[in-house]
Amino acid sequence: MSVNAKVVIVGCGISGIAAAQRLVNAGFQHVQILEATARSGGRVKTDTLGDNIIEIGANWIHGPSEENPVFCLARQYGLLEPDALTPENQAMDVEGHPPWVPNFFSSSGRKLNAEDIYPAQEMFLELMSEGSKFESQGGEPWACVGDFIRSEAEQQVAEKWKDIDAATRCLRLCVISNMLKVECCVNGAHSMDEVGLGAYGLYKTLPGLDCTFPGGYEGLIKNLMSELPSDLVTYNRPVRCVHWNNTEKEENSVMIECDDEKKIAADHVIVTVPLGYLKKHHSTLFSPPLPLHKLHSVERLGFGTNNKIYVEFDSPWWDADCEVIYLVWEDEDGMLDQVPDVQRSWIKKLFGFTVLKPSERYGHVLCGWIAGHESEYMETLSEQEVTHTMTQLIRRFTGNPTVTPRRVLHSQWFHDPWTCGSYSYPGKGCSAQDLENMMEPLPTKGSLLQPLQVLFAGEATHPCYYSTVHGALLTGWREADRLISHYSAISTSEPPK
Ligand code: 6YU
Repeated sequence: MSVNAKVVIVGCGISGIAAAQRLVNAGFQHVQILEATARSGGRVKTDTLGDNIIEIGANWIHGPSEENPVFCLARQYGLLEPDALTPENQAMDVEGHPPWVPNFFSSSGRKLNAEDIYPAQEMFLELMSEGSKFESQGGEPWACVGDFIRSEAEQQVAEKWKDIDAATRCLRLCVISNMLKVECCVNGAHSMDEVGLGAYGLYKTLPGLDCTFPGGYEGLIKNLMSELPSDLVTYNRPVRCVHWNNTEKEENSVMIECDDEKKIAADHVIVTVPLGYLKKHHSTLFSPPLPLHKLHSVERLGFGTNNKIYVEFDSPWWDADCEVIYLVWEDEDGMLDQVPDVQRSWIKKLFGFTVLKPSERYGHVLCGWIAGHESEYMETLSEQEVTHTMTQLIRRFTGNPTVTPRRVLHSQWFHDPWTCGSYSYPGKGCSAQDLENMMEPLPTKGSLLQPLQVLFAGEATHPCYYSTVHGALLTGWREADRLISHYSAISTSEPPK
């Protein structure tokens, strides 16, 4: 098939790249990507800390197994380590909770005994699993995941832990606060009070134990880009407005207006901008504006911030087999995931660290995780301020007043003008219909106007793999396939010449 229709893709993240790859391979002759920044990859972004490769954005392949297209491509390009390729690794089904070896430290500088913590962790994970069932049942008892966890945990604590001494019970409640902060990072939400309980179970996991890219996630982007024509992407070309429903009888139905005043006519545009950007700019990005039902879904879906703070040390203060470090504040027995005074105590939102492995490759590097408004505030501080606060925090939790980071580096996703946060989650009152609305092309069904003028891809448009790289990639393929089917239907219905 050779198709002459002109397709413009807005955004050169994984979804835009995937859409372009599929269209070009299907014979579309006029595909162009307009990218606001000077690089491809969007939220897949690799950097260095000293000599170490680190990920500023996406970290893992979630569920690396046959059904995951990111895993299949990474394997094809030879980007993974042998461990990740084994059938055993692919078969591990951990439902999004990798069985990492933990270390727990408390705010009084004690290393906590993991056995004392497990009952709290176990209860929390069971409740999270319960919480994800309302998607199929309906009639959820609470609007948000946070309220559900708190009310159920209060009941269980009163019943199951009634004979336990007050200090242990209090510590376990503090652990639950810590686990809520972990979930804020996983979901990319300010608080679990903002994550809708009814739609929480929409997210689906794939089998496979999460793995990383030893040479960096951007290797995937580079390999995909190398298969596309080199002039396909125009960088530093932000799109200001997509004019659709062109009533002036011009040849093309869409006109894309760029920040530099350049105007590009097209038959179809695939918009892949992040939901955070869409929330902020939808009123100027589309003319005419988005239909109301689509707009309401843009507003209802959540898009928060999850940032990383990398910290390098000369020597480790954690166990040799430790994979994750949890910092438990002993004054947080309220099962809350928000700090009362963001400016003074933003650092309390950091749940802890994942350990970069193996140490032979990375040395002693930790990745700290912090979500929410506290994380957004952190972005406004200088590198020195963040380093100072981080140093104080680690000295306090280890009880070692001399431990000093060698280097610190953090991400800034909220203030990235083309992302405006990290990734999406189902907000309160959300349902599967919101994700359906997100992916619905314009004009909507039933219209007599030229169909498929504006199509929507990007992680926030996937019905169950939102917030992931594989989800985003699949949406790019989905929208390309929509156009491919459209043109195959036209070519088969045309009478032979
Ligand atoms: C994953 C992971 N991961 C950590 C952090 C982040 C993300 N994700 P893009 O934004 O890439 O592209 C859009 C482009 O558009 C971009 O280049 C812009 O510059 C451009 N643009 C914008 N406006 C424009 C304009 N006007 N004109 C022109 N161009 C414009 N995913 O699989 N594994 O470990 C993580 C993580 C800190 C920030 C992640 C992870 C998310 C992915 O990075 C993300 O989905 C995709 O890269 C998005 O691609 P895209 O093409 O859609 O947009 C149980 C349960 C709960 C549910 N959630 C659990 C899932 C866990 C998710 N975890 C993520 C965790 C981490 C750590």
